[in-house]
Amino acid sequence: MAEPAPLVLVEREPERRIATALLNRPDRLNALNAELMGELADALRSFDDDEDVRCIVIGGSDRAFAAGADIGEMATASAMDMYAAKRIERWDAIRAVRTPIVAAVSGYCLGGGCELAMTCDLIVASESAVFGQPETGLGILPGAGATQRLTHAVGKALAMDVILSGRLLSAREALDAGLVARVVAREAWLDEAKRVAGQIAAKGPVANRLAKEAVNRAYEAPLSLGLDYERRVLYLAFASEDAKEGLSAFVEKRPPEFKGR
Ligand code: DAK
Repeated sequence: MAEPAPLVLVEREPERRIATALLNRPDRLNALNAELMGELADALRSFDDDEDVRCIVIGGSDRAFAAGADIGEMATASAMDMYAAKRIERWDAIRAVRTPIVAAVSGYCLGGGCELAMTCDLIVASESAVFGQPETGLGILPGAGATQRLTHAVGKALAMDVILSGRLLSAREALDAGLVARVVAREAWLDEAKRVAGQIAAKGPVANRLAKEAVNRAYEAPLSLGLDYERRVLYLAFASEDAKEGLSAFVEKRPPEFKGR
């Protein structure tokens, strides 16, 4: 019997030092069921452990990044099923990835799909992308970060509108509101996201990981603690071989060769 198709398609590009995970459940608009989330978490862990992967891209298809968590699966789940450690672990595994992650978003990016995109470090969106948190229409509410991350990204007024009324945001609106980093031509979403990932991957990998940590700290700490944290991770970056290489390479007028140490 033929093997079932993987729910996440994985690709590594050693020349650009990037790796891509594409959600692959097209008949369900990439709805995030337990199996897909498990495969995604495994793929991300393996990329994160690979020294040669310096930036990760997560994408979907032209039609949908992901239309949310799997509603059929949730319809039969008890509160305790939803609370199950494994379900939460898969989301936490994504949050724990230290390598920078670019979300490549085309089409529907709704509910848990939008939360997945927001868990990534930056979003590159096709002109066709549509963002929303329709959970309250199902009698539930966001459970993987939207009440916090969307509010930080776009402010209270718009976050309340999106979460309470089900308002959908176009790619341009999401860009203007600060949810999205770049909007690109409809057909170029994946190529452009990979190009941005390649640019990130060319920088000092230790510095990038520490910078990701420090920017994320801005969500959690008051300014004074955040500034202090930033200074401390900068000292740590200074202790890396990469910093010596990057600084010397500039002085010696040659491209740096980062080793990730
Ligand atoms: N789940 C399951 N199936 C889905 C789906 C979803 N979220 N979204 C779409 N599909 C399925 C449709 O049922 C349809 O299946 P068939 O009828 O062909 O069998 C197929 O995908 C194609 O969809 P449509 O025929 O509906 O396509 P349209 O172009 O007409 O409409 C649409 C596209 C995106 C507007 C529509 O499909 C839609 O409204 N989808 C549901 C969007 C939604 O409400 N999403 C939020 C789900 S709630 C948690 C973490 C996260 C969450 C919860 C807990 N924990 C850590 C505990 C997250 C919750 C959510 O995301």
